[in-house]
Amino acid sequence: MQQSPFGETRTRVEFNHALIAPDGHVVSPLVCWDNAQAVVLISPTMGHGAAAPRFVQYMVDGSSSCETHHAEVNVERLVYVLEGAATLDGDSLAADSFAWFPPNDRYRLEVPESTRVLVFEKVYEPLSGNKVPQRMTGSLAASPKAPFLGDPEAMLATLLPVEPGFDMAVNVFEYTPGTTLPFVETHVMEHGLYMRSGQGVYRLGDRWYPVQQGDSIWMASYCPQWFVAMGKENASYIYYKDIHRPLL
Ligand code: UGY
Ligand code: MN
Repeated sequence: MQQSPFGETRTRVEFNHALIAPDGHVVSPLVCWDNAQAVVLISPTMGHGAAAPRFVQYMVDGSSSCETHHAEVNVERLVYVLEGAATLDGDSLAADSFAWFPPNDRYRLEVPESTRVLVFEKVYEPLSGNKVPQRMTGSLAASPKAPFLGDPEAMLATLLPVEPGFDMAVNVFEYTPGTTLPFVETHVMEHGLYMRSGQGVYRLGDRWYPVQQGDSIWMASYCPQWFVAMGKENASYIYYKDIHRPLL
């Protein structure tokens, strides 16, 4: 990683959003993981009062003995393989595939050397009249995809079923260069985002940030947000949002 000799970085942490560029990543040990090289990208400690994140987003670089068997109590987990291949109870989880684990599930997930996974976690909120869904695995290739608000240049893949048992959504957006989010969104859901490829400019609140592959973004509820893809290759990001739960 090339570092600025003048202490510069694109990283910003504001009250209702954050951009975390890879030049600032610091590895830390993680509970519920053995031998993980983990970087916690977004967590409740990042925010201020009501604008604190209500979820966690982290990245793990594997090693020969890196594994996890469960999340913390009552916490659901989505693991997405960014590079390499993980193993779940002996079965391969290839690049661009994922597993969603309901709260209090038990398994053996191994993340070997040269494998990088992205993880979203939150405390699962049961909804009366709805069962907690079963563990599911899937892949980006096999997930439903649709043009976003009718624009085929902005394709949206939905990894998890959109049904009330799920209180999180994880989607993958892919934009051709020059394509934008069609308007400045301002909404109750919060987001955690990881740039999978390409580059562009993200508007967060009243600032515009150049972003590229490897960057992470937190957007609090009601943080105005907009994106334009730039450069010569498609820009793609995976992102989390909270859905389907009572507001009061
Ligand atoms: O699902 C969303 O709210 C999405 N359109 N937001 C975003 O990409 N910043
Ligand atoms: Mn949004």
